Amino acid sequence: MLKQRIAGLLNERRSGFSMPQAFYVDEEIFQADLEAVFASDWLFACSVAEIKRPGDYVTMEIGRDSVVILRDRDGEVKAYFNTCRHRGSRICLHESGRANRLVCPYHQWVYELDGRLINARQMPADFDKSGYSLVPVHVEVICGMVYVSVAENPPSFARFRDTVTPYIAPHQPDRTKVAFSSTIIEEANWKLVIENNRECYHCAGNHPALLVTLVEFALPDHPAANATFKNLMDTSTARWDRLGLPHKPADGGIEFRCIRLPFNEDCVSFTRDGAPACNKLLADFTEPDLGSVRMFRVPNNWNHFLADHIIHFRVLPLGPNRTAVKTTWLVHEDAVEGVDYDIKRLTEVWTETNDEDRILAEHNHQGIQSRAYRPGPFAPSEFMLKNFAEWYYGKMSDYVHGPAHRIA
Ligand code: 3BY
Ligand code: FES
Ligand code: FE
Repeated sequence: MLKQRIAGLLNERRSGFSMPQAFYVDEEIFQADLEAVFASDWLFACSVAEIKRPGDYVTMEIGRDSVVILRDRDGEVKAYFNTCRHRGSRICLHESGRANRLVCPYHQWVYELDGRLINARQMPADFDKSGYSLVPVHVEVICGMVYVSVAENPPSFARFRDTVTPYIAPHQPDRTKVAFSSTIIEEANWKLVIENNRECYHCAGNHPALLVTLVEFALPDHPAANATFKNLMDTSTARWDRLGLPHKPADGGIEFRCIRLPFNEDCVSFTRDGAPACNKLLADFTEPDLGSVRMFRVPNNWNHFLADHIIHFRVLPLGPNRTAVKTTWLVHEDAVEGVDYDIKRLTEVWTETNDEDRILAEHNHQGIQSRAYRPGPFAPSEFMLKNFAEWYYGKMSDYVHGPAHRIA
């Protein structure tokens, strides 16, 4: 029944328009999103800087599934379902922490960091622990970014990895530490949070602090771009070419985007005045103005890689009208707080921007709930929303008809 309903909604869709109402507000569709999108693809989980030492872990809720991502004793990043093999209790109860071994709080079954059950008190002597390891979750680490997939057979990640690595690797994310992180809850559907991030049509009217430094144009040859932007682009790309830093828009199809774009003139970082946020630059950079590599990947992540810091954004759906957005700011691992950087200065622009975007997404969600809502047309600068919608409809179509239908 639900699949039939979704098929009907997919037939109703209009290319170049926002989605039919139910995709944004409906409880059943939300459940379908969890299966069709969040249980079938790769999701951004965390930075390796959050789990530096063996036993460091973070947990992440993916619909009904909780996943624990940790660093094992060999220094490898591993992920498991956070569900005990005894009677199924959650094991790690915190968003992050450090554990020598994972001990279930219910009856204290003990798991090694490699997932093996190593102690099950009071169980009979002939109980075979080897059949009760934690259920593994697929993990990929790309330039310090940990992605996980709860799918049985996740899609290939090779093209994404190969394409974005040359842009991001020069920033050496492996040599960073977490300066700050925050999670906000937005009373809006996750797709509205993503759509909001995919366009800067809303920036001029809503992001005064961000627009001190951020250029509104998403492409070097943006149709609305003025002479100042073109000049800025020319001088910046000449400098990046000299430094051997890739900048041209990568071909990520409808799944991901990667590009290096300049900041506004005389600005080098996301601060109030555009001056650096951290005096100790990443990697061995000596040039504070490297613009920013903007990279996003569907369905739940966008990022900025600057000369002086990195910002990761992680989106997780909590309900049809509730979404968690976690922001993590990374600086050079040797940068000293209070000396090289100040947390407020480093984080204030994006903290304000996130809150402005939260309000926009919430009002958007409220407006869409009305009987007056009809899908509306995208502006040319909203081309990434068209890509997102296409990608989402593809996922829903796979869910309804099975992935084989695409091959025909
Ligand atoms: O920079 C970002 O993360 C995106 C690009 C445009 C809107 N948003 C601020
Ligand atoms: Fe984990 Fe019993 S449910 S030890
Ligand atoms: Fe915004």
